[in-house]
Amino acid sequence: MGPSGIAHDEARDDTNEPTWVPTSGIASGTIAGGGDVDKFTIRPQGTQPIRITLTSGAHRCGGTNDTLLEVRDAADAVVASNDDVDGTLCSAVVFTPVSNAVYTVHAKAFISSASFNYLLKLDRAF
Ligand SMILES: [Ca+2]
Ligand SMILES: [Ca+2]
Repeated sequence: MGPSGIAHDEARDDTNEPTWVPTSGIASGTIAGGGDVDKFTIRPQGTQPIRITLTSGAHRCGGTNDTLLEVRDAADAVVASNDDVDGTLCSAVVFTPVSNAVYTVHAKAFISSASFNYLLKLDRAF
């Protein structure tokens, strides 16, 4: 429950307290429909490009398991975004961070009413 008083199905839905994830790793969660957006905060070390992928279902997405991915900077400006990648409905971006900057990764559904489980994966992209 955030200060806004809006109930969240999981901690990372709270925009005031996004979930911290390591620069490399996998996180999972649920897009619960109703415009649910799950936010993950990352603070990359160095300026190596980072690849972020968002998958669902059998990791190729499909049907209403249609992911959308955004990376936003500290000013909430979108620095990278993707809907569909590699002929799937899944999403992936590669972006080059500014050293020690904080970014928020937004995981959401292309169809706002859709509900599905997902995997969010972060890797170095070199
Ligand atoms: Ca959620
Ligand atoms: Ca998509």
